Amino acid sequence: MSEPLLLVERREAVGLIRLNRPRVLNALNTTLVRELADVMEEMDRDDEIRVIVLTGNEKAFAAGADIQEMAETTPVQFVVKQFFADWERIRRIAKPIIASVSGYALGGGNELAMCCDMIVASETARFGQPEINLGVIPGAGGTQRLTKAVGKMKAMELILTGRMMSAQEAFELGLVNRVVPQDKLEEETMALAGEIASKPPIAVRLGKQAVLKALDLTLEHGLHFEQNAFFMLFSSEDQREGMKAFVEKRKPEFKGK
Ligand code: DAK
Repeated sequence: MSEPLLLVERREAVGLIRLNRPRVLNALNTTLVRELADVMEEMDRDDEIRVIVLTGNEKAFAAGADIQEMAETTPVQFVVKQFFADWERIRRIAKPIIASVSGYALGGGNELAMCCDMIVASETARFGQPEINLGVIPGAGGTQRLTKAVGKMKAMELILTGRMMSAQEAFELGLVNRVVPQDKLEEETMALAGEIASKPPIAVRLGKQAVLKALDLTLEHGLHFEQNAFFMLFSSEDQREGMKAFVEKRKPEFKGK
């Protein structure tokens, strides 16, 4: 029997997904991306899970889309295989996703990390969009998300030269939330995930949505979205509990209601 493409486990309120094609540095083939979207959607529906963590192995988060598979693909096959659709499903996950990156996050690997909501990187992580060296450009959001994350000048340089950057450089540019020693990567990622998992889940969801809207909308429309989300939270039990607990000087107990 062949190895599963994903290793999935639950750690309390955190759903942990590990990409598992180590022999090809976790190259993302279409089956893997489809299964990833399936698992993430399942976790999104599971009330017991509040945060999703996506990781790879020590050598690679993912070294990009599977070049072997992609090399002979025709434009029509991209459409027929729905190459874009599964990435779109990942983009629509409502719960926060943390990418925990060690080693290579290149091309589609970097794009996948950027589809997540936060990135914790080990000191050994290397980020880049090397597609230019293959005669193409990023196709899963790299030109857009990298530009929004690091600004036009740096994104232009990285995409037109294809050079890799270190975890430290990615951190300084604002692509990465924190850089930690390799042997602390899992612990630090799970600590961040656990902290977010302890927060009121409806507010967390709406907070995620509202921040993502800021990348998309004008300030006016974004503020409108934020206000509506803010009002909406006043119909949640967690808002009552959070504010009551503050007044009573005790720890709140959030139920996700
Ligand atoms: N695809 C397939 N196989 C890969 C791979 C990849 N992206 N990256 C590595 N491998 C395989 C290698 O071929 C090798 O296999 P064997 O020869 O052992 O059979 C094995 O993994 C180990 O790799 P290396 O021997 O090359 O390992 P090194 O340590 O020497 O080098 C490296 C590591 C990361 C520098 C090197 O492997 C490398 O440059 N890899 C390719 C990186 C790359 O160019 N990535 C971008 C790919 S293009 C889209 C969605 C996504 C995308 C586009 C559109 N839509 C939704 C439309 C994404 C496109 C891309 O990512």
